[in-house]
Amino acid sequence: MAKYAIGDIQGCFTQLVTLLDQVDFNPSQDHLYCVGDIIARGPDSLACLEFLHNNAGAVSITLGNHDLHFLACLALNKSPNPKDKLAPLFASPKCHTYAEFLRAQPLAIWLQKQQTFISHAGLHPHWSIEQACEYAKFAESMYQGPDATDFYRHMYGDHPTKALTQLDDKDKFKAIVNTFTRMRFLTPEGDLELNNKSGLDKAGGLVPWFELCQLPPQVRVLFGHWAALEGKTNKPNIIALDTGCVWGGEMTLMNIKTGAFYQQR
Ligand SMILES: [Mn+2]
Repeated sequence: MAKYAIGDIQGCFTQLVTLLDQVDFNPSQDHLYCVGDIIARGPDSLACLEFLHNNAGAVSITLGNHDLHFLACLALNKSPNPKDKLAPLFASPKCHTYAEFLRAQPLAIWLQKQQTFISHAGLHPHWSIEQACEYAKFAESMYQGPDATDFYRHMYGDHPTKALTQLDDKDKFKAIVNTFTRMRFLTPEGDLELNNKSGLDKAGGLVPWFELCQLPPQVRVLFGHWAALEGKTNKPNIIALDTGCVWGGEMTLMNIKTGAFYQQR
């Protein structure tokens, strides 16, 4: 039984199945951890969701900003951005089935035995693993609960730069979702700066979140979301899995135990 993690899929179905074939992925024995952004800009979001849903018992997803945006559009009756090629998904009779499958997924996963933390955008450097898991649970209970639509409505934009304990539930939800799904750079004060999407060479006085992380060396963080890193963090235990498949780069799959990487363009 092997555990694998895969970077942002973004509707790139061909690369997803090719990579899984390459490692002889067996859904009755193996497990696939997706770091989120399953859908959106690539050619076949519907096929990706159909495949992951059909293998639901062998799949976990830490939701990304695009996944949550899809759920919000559906709940709030909004049209998705035409840049997101989601029309076939919205037109599918299984659209709501796939949405419920996504909604049941977490924001973060901690694999105790493997000492591995997984989320779409990473781990806030001021949060311990324990706190991060607690915050993720809080936000999950909001989007999985009966008032999810209200929370989706409040999900967008920057959050107040106050400590989480000083925020009301809706701002706390937004701050946690922003951290787990949109974080890249922090200001020197430790606040999220959500506009700069470039690589480390264009930080402009900002600091990548993982530069400030002080984790024991045996703890690993696996994340996606930041294609401009091209898989490089300069830290051996901080592993960037979004290598920009949808932008003409590669999709990256990692064997969590052995640390072996597999890529498909
Ligand atoms: Mn993302």
